[in-house]
Amino acid sequence: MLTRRHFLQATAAAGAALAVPWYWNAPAAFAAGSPNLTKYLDRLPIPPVLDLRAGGTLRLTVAQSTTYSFHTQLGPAKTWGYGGAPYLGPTILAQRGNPITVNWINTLPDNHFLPVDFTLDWANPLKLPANTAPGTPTGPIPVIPHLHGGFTPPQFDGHPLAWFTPNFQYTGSHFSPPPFTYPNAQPGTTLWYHDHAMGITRLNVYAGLAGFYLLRDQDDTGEPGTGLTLPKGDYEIPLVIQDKTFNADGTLFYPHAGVTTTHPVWVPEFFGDTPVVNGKAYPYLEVEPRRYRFRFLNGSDARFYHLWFDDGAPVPFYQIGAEGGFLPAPVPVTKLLLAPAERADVIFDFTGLAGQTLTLKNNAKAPFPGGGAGRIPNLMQFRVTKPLTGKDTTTPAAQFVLPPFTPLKASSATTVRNIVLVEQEGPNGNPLAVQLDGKHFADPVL
Ligand SMILES: [Cu+2]
Repeated sequence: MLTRRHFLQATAAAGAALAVPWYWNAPAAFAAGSPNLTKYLDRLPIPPVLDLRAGGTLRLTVAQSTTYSFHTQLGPAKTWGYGGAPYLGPTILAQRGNPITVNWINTLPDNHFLPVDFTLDWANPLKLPANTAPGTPTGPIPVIPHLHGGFTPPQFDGHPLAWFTPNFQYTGSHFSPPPFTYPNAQPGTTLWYHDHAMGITRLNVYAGLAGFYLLRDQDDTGEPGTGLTLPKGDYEIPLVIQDKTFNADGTLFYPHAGVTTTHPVWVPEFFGDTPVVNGKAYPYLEVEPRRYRFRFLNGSDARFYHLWFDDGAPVPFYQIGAEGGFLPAPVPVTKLLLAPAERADVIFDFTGLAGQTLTLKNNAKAPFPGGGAGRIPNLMQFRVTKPLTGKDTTTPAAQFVLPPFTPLKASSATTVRNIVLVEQEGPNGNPLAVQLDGKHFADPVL
């Protein structure tokens, strides 16, 4: 149900000329209407770390909470989390070469609290018809965790049709029972895990089903005196950025109608009006005047971020890694572009900035790159208020000698395929479908 505070704007960029690409004209679902929040009231939460660097087995439940608040001025919301967290999940710390096994347990109550679009090809355990109205009770909720960026065997990889409801009462066509083993046979990097259930991934991640998975290796050891000397412990901080829209009472809003003229129910892309970092809206972090390592993750459904640390002007920093591990060399940057699900490994130096306050800012348009939906210009604050506890012995980012980068060798391939990825749009520029070589989801690969 739409409350009076909510409205959905079908926006179009003004002044778009004929020569500009189609996406300048694409209407977007911008869900506005969140309560006005005082910025930088809440401390940035840091997810707890589960250290499995030695390998081992983990049990992670997926559960609903009704007590979590996204901001001091917001009431409690229904949210989902992993491993006892009300929202998001613990950071899993793993070591290259040491496999870990996770037993995923679905303990969600019946009925999705966000509006499921029954016209989509979704998990639909009760096989409710496609003309079922959004918001109709769904019955048991399917989940399937996926380790994003992991080199994972197919039966453990979180295929959208490998979903399962509590006690495996209903399961998808590609179901293979947990526990799932993650080999960790790849370079150290920033991975993340999130739900991936068919047709409701956007809702399940929006509800909170996401967490960091940091993979160490011989260069990125996290231990003093070994490998690269990177900031660690309190100075290595994961930051997952998401956009939400809140109802007046603090609960999560997700649109289900009126977004496009293409279809009465479809919401091709969602853009919220309020930034949430590690589960809090407009948080702040107190830091020491020293180097920090930030693991950025864009955990939003559709929004890109073009980020910078601002103290009146963008402050330069270094990017040292991305999805697949370290970059070949540290790259001095002032801004960072992050698409949904993308990660960036960053060193920011607060040395000499004692007493200052910096804001994490964003100027990406939505839909990226030229859309006219609502922007989110300010995300969070860094306050350099903590005294320096001991000398900063980490290597300045500019001096890092990062491990050699091994490019993929085309010469070692036996078959080379050209694959065309196409986003089809409706008459108004709404994205309707994404196809590889014109194939639908269930078509055979070849
Ligand atoms: Cu993913």
